[in-house]
Amino acid sequence: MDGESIVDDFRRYFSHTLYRDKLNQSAYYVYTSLSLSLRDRLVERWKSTKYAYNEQDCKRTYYLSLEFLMGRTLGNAMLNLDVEPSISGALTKLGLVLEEIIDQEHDAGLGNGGLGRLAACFLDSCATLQLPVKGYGLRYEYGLFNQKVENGYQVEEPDHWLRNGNPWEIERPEFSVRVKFGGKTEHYMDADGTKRAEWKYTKDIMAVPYDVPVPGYRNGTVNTLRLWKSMATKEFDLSEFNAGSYADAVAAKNAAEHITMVLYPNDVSENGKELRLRQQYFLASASLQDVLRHWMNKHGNDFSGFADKNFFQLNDTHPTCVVPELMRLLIDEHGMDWDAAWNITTRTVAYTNHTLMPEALERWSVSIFGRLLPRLSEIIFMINARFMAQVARRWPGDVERQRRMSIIEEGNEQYIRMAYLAVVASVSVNGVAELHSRLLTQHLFRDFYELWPEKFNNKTNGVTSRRWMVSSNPALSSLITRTLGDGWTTDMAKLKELAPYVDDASFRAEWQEIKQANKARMAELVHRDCGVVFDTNALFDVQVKRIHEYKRQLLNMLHVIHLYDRIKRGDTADWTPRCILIGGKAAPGYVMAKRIIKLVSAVGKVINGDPDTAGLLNLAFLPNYRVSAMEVICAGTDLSEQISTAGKEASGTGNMKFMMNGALTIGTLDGANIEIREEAGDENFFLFGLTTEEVDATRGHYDPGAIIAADEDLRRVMHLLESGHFNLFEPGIFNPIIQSIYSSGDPWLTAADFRSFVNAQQEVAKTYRDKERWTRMSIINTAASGKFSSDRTILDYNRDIWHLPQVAAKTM
Ligand code: 26V
Repeated sequence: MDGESIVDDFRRYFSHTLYRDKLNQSAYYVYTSLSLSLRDRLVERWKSTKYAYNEQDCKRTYYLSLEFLMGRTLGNAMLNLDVEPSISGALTKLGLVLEEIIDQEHDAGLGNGGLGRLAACFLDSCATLQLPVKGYGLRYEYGLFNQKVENGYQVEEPDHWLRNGNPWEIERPEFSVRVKFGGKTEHYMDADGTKRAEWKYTKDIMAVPYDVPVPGYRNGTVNTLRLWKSMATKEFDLSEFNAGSYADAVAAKNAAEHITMVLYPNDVSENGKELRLRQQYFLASASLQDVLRHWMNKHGNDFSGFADKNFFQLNDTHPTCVVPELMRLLIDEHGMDWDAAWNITTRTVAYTNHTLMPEALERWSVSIFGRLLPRLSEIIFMINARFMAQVARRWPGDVERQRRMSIIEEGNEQYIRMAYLAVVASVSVNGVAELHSRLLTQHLFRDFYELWPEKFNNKTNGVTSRRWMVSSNPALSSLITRTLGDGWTTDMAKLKELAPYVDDASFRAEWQEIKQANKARMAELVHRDCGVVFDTNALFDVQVKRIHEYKRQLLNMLHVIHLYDRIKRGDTADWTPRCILIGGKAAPGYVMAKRIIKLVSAVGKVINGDPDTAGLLNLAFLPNYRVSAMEVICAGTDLSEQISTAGKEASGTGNMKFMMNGALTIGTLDGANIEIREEAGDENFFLFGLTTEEVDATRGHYDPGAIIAADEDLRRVMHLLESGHFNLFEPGIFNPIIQSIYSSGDPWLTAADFRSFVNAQQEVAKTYRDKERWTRMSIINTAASGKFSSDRTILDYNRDIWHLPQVAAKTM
């Protein structure tokens, strides 16, 4: 494990395994070689972890997710193995700079945003807590698109992240499984006179697993993330190729391999697409077959103890095919009767909901579903028939309630409501922040909550301190470690002990100095990627997240335009210089979100180009926001913008990353903001906006026209927008945005929150001018952020839902 021997291996990989030399010193191969030599060190621990789990025959949880937004791996592996300083030293002797090597790695962008990154943080925490948890996902050939900005508009480019190979994955063809599609069901009587079903005439596709190591923090544990790749079957090759046209056969084979080609962006227009359903079933079936194979190796066809030793956590409804597929495998393939199979299913499945937004609630048309997965469709109808009988027993004669609660939505076309299927089968249903979990029981799942109150619970999200503090903010982390010792990285509650240091002037000075250095690093990124110069003495005001109307990047822009207007009219007494950064991807089909990106770019161009704003105000749009960008941004941010319409953001997790790095939050009472404010104290949080209740009460009599007319600042902002000041050469392009603000049907109530937002921003500006006060508040935010560690979240999942033992890896 010493730096010298790792670097010895690195040289052998570079010159022999990869056949590179001094004439061919491509930096990418330097990265690959170093990664391979680290992977070797992980492999030993990986095996001993597996042996320990097997020997103890412990219960395991499988975290099923269509998304794992892992980001980069090399830096994290070095951190967790505790080898970074020695490797860095040994590389320097070879004239190599570690940071440059780390920068070669392409982000693994196999997720859209919060939901996918949460899965990655959870895996990190499970390994660190030595919990036997395995992730199951898909090995997309293309991750979330790369975002370019051309003339202010988003342009998507494919993210072919595997182009140069991936040193972190290990192909395991020996564990491939077969997944069925299409065909039809035949029912028959078996020799014992039992009715049985057989799913026949299917088109099968192979699922080939690729394993990625998930190291715990300096504890010898390495867990597994298993990602499935789709491949044509062998007989598919033979029959199709012998049938005639060679080229058609190759094309057909290609189609079979399309399933795991690309990650779906979370785009309403992509909802309901058949290929997405293929992905979902492919993940569910391959993962279940893998788990059942492992079980049968030890227990044969005896499933009596299965539910005590296996658990499936569904990351949103995306993997809900697990429910009918587990039933099918147990009944059709393993000869179990319905009740025994249902007993196992309902004891081993739990569902996490991540959104209340109606357009994200998954429904599959029965006709598509039945054609692609006929046997599963039958099973879902049987589950529903039994469930409807249960509802009828509980509420006799209440037909309306049966209609409301049915897993099958009736109408011109029938749809399967995946969230209801997940709730009916799950032993636990949770939301991701207190408010969100409460809203679930009051609205979306109200009827189900009445029927099964004991199923519903909250698990407030968290993020891993290893990636989001230690690795992304080494200077701050080392100050904290010098102050408190190093226990805080695995027990973030300890950060509370920082609180008394707010009164220590030299501690505050160090805290400030570190923030300044981190701001310089962030300013470099902004300069490189946006071409805008950020002055590190200004307030760094940041909103980075997916672009969505409910997240209200538009409200942020109204404030920016208001500041610009104040400068233009000379109202700059006691001015706090600000640099505003907005970043995030819009779903490719989300026209309004793309227009908002154009607005940010256009306003930024005017502001940054106006000599009057010099030293007072800057605005930049950061292209291609991703995990590795956030690693720089979260450490350099002063003010975190969490400004969604109350009741719309399930939790948020960026808000937590900013808080632990000492940013202050300006935010609404939404998602986890509420808990952030509770922990930090009201006086250390900039609150504004309507509450969820007020938002609901406003519907029906919202009059933005009156609000605008009554508010001179907002009137002036609207006038600037309407005059075409920011789009002189593209007249009219912002009209739909302007109309949305004026619309009494605006679901996001942008105008309603303008005044209180501007007032809160004034308070921010005033506070920032008092450097010592701001620094105290910053320290308190970090000190209060312990709750938002994903270690705490995972311990909650384990205590209430999974009940896994902690198992130390065997030392070899
Ligand atoms: C929906 C769709 C629909 C079309 C096909 C692709 C696709 C992919 C994902 C989604 C749902 C996304 C839901 C989501 O990301 N929710 C976020 O979850 C975070 C983690 O719990 C939470 O912090 C955010 O507030 C929540 O918006």
